[in-house]
Amino acid sequence: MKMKTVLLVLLTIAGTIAGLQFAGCQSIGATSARTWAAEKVYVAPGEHDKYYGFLSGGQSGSVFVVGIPSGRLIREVPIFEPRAAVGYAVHPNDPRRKELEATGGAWGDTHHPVPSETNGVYDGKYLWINDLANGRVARVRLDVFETDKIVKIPNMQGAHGIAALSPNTKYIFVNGEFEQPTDGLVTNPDPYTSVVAFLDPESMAVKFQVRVNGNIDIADSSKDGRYAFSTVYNLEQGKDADAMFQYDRDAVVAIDVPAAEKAVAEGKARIQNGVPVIDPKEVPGVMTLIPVPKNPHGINATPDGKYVIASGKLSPTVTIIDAKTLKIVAEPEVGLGPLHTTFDNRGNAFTSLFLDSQVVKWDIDKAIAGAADYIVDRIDVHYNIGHLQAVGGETMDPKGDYLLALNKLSKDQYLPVGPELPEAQELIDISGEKMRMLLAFPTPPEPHDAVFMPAETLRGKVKQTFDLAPEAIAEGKESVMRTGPKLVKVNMTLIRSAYTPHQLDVREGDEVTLTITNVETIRDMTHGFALPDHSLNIALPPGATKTITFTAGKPGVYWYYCTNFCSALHLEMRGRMVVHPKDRTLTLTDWSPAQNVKGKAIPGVPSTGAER
Ligand SMILES: [Cu+2]
Repeated sequence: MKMKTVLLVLLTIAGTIAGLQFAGCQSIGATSARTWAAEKVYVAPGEHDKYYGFLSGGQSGSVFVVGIPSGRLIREVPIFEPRAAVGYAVHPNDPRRKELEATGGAWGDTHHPVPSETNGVYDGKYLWINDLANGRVARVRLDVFETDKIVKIPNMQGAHGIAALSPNTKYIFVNGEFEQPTDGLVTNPDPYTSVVAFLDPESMAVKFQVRVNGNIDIADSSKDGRYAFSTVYNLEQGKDADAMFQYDRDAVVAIDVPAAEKAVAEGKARIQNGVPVIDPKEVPGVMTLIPVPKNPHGINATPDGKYVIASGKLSPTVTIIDAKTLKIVAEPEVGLGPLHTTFDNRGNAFTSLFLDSQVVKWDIDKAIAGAADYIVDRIDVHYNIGHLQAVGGETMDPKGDYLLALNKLSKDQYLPVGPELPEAQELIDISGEKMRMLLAFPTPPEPHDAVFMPAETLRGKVKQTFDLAPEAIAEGKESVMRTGPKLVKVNMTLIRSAYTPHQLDVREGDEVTLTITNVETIRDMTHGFALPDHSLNIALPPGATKTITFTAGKPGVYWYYCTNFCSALHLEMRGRMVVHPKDRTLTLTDWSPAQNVKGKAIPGVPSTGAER
């Protein structure tokens, strides 16, 4: 046996003995507990995590992608935030940025990532997320991890809870949390209302809305696609916090989706801002109100589709509702400040307790049967947990291995970085009877929610390079053309480590339309195009094309340069934009005479074509 093999065998034996000791011994030594936990989350350099974790970025307007179980940050996908490095360009004329501005502003507040489902499990095609602040929903394509669509939801303020209608994502539905005058007019004396909006997952068109009294909070679907469930607080319809928790019971609303579709088909909805809006008071059977205590928050369907569970928030209980009959079957106490519930594959629920700073594990069947021992375990988290999510807990295929606690406060957990601290995410092992803390990792403020997707689901789906767009510039087809008295069209390519063309001659005030393609065919070979003093920064992953129109500034020499380190000649990857005085007649330059395309002579313009 070679020395390496002997070592491996010895290590395996030692590991087995340590494992047996750990499993068999109730009072585990601190060292072996740490070693065991470290072993559970250690992913060696070069190895891959088992799961992708998608954590909403909160006020950053993005999604954080982390590996689970390591907690390593793999990617941040900017969604409601025009960051050049990933998908957007820093310039007011970037089409993607314009879409962002047009739908509500270049910032957002993301809360709930929602993957597309087929047959009740994540299929790895899309991820949707809400922007609470500006009433929007965005879609991320998971083959490229970039935002591809953003829509503003009419008749809605505060797009909060969002879910896919199981099992095959017939709709994405999103809840309006901030109640509004029904017709949008402040002179309307009627109580304010909100809407649940149903979007087509492909076109993202809002197909219909259902009107609800009160503030519509978190959403989940029944597993059979029949009901869209939402928690609703403030049935009091109060306008300040004190007035909002007077009632002992608020509600879960169950929207019967086929009944709502029928109502729209029969013309029973009113068109408001282009969208059919159903008022359940006028169309009985569309919505069922289920009274639950008290200012409820989370709503979560069990993986087997039998129940939905509403968390009481201001009541120490959760309410278990039969997902077919909509009857309440039990209301067990779980602890203080229950917010959200997730599930393993052995009939257990895990509920986050904001006030107790705990996760409580409880047996669903025992709780329904009224057994005294339905609480299985509790574990402290640090601190004030909001959402929690077990791997697959929102699907019909929960894995029962890891659970992430998304804590609102980290207090003493990390090196202080000023008055505001990072958020603390804690990974908990849920594979045994007792929960065990494995790992904590900080993130920027602030993830609200997370979902986990097996790496297998995305393997083979994630692209190596972008598909070339119809407007992509091919190598050899680069050009600079004057297309009008003040108009210049530049077709540019990038490849290690040069810009073609490497020189642009323009005049002050020219409108330059730059179409730029990264013609690399190798994954990860991203190049940038940053142009000093023109507020222009583009990052182009391999295969990507971007078109931006900008105005040439004051006369001078401006070096455009690559912002992504790409080769030993990265620093030399530069080009020169020479901005000439307005009245200057331009002559040929020397960037690549063979590839020059002559522009048409334009009468009255001091220069005729060939300005490269
Ligand atoms: Cu480069």
